[in-house]
Amino acid sequence: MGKNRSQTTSPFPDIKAPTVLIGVPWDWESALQGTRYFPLCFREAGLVLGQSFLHDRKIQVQDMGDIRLAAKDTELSSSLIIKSAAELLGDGKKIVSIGGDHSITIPLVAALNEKVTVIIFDAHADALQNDSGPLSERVLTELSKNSNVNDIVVIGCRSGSKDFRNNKVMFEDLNHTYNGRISSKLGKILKQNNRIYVSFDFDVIDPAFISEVSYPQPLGLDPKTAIKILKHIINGKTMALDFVEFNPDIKSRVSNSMHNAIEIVLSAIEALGE
Ligand SMILES: [Mn+2]
Repeated sequence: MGKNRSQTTSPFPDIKAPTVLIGVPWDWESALQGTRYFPLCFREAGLVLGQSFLHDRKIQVQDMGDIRLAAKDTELSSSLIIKSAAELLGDGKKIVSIGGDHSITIPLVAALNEKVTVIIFDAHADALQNDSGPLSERVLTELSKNSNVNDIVVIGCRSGSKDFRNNKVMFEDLNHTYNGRISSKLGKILKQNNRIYVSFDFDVIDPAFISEVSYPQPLGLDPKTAIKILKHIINGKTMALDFVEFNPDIKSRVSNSMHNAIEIVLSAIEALGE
């Protein structure tokens, strides 16, 4: 696997851990490019922050660098992601991927190759029906075609959900999510015997906290609430997470947006290890 990875300088201690971090610098399936710089900027910001990046927390993660992709070749890149992710899962690793545009969720979920519940944090219902639009705008449509995907729960959606009908997809009531609780319906879904996959689009967060996203949407979650919900959801059945759609201002090394994004990713890694 090593030879498939680009060289990377990681802000994390050099350890072997059950949770692995992989970068997925893929952004050609979005109308707005730039998200491919997130893995690079995330690591760079971590290095600039030094030890304060980790605080006194026990972050057990092995940084595997970026997956080597074939830029703009969605089919080949998807198979490279599926191969790498399946290999890591086969070794008993839990995966935290940092993207990339939202379409990377599709091959990552395919890599699980077993019954899975997908929990998506997203301000938008990415549910274009026709094949002409970019793949990142068809994530719900494509995921619901995967026969291993039982349920898809979208949290924090505030754009485009009203007209959307699909029997696999449920929208979590914003009244619950805005105070950090999850509904009993979601609680029941999480108790099913499926594996759990979590996809976190940073635009679920209010632009006051994270503005560096491709499609900011007002009235979003605050980072503390989002972390609270993530901690409710992540459990022993959670196999993989992705963090997508952060579109970094590459001139600023540690922006407020990046700082909040780092806190959210580290909290999720921490929850995976508990
Ligand atoms: Mn979105």
